[in-house]
Amino acid sequence: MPTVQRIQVGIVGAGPAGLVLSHLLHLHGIESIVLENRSRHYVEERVRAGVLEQNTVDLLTEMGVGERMKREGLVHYGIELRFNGRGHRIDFRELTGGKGITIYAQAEVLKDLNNARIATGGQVLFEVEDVSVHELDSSKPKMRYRKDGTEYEVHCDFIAGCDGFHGICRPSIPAGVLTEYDRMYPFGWLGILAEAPPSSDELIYAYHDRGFALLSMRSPHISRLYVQCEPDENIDNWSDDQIWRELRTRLASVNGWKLTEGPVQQKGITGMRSFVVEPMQYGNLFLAGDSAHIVPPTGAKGLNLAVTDVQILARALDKYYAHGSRDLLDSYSDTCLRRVWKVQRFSWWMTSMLHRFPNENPFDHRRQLAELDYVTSSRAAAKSLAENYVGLELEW
Ligand code: RFL
Ligand code: PHB
Repeated sequence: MPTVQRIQVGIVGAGPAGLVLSHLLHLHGIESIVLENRSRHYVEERVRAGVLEQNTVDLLTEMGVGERMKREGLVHYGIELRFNGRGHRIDFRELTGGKGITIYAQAEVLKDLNNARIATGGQVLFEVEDVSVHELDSSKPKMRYRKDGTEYEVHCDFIAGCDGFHGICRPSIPAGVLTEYDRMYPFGWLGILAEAPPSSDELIYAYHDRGFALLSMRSPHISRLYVQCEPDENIDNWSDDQIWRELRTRLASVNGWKLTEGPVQQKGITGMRSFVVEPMQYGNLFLAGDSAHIVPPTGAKGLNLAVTDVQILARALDKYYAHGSRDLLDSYSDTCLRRVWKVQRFSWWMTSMLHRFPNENPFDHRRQLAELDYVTSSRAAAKSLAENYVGLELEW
């Protein structure tokens, strides 16, 4: 017989969605338990996102986990779009009435959240095995897991599926309930982390005949760089020298700008996909973050979208526990999806504008250049990019 535990909200996954939700609920006086199958070290060292929207920064600050981010994060008020060897700045501050983005690694956000959960007595269990969810359409859904050889069953009021794209929550919903919307892109990103001071104060998104390149950063000493590659690329086929050569070529500028290089600390390939399931809830299971939707990284939106989902969910749960009202829980999926689809559109648009497509013809190429010319010369077009990049207002 499994050991039985009781909790208000069960959360699967200790990524940004799961940890932000757990801490927000704690601040509302709602108890949760987070089940994570990886080790804390693995979760905190995984190299992933780096761009935080203003809304994400504001929320982390209000939650009391923003102190190190304020100290170490790099605040940017623009990005550069580079094409035909020339750079064009999109000035966020001027176009959005003062908003910007903060460069602060996802791994650092997770360290700050884990520390906050531990300091406040939160239950975040790492390296749990065989997590499963049951009786989702009942008023007492259950999670089962094994830890150090003991079987547990957790009786919850609600379960939050924050277990990412490959998690178990979404596949636990009965067949026929969800509709999937999916698009694969015919390329991937090869990303490196390099011990090299960033060669630009702001991010550079480059469109080049040989494909897309991105210059980003993690700190004044560490650069994060990406090049468009084949979707099934084998990282072993790329030497560090080859990667730097490709970056130098694609980021080259007519004004003699120079790319700073240094030892490569880490490299990997990321696939590119757009994916949404509707609805994002079934009975008392609520999907949040990558478990419900994936965006290609060109708009830097995945983490931010995960955070807004759980912001919406935490408010709905708070209303339920404070006033017994289910209305915000019932409208959770609709509220999230309205934003999700706008962010999907933006991420798809940035991706379509900046990459070379294998089946494109000369018309497509000219059209992409015209799009870049338009977005960097029309105030209306630049403003649209800027308001999406810094993050759309939360409408709830
Ligand atoms: P996560 O981060 O995938 O966390 C899910 C957690 O669930 C755990 N898990 C399980 N736990 C228990 N039992 C199971 N059966 C489980 N199955 C899975 C996993 O171990 C994991 O810890 O999902 P979440 O919380 O929804 O967060 C989503 C973000 O991580 C993701 O969208 C971003 O990283 C995407 N992304 C970016 N987003 C941005 O907002 N800005 C960016 O600049 C940005 N850059 C990126 C990115 C993603 C990238 N990659 C590698 C996909 C750059 C890259 C290269
Ligand atoms: C990153 O720094 O990892 C990064 C920045 C911008 C993106 C995607 C990833 O669009």
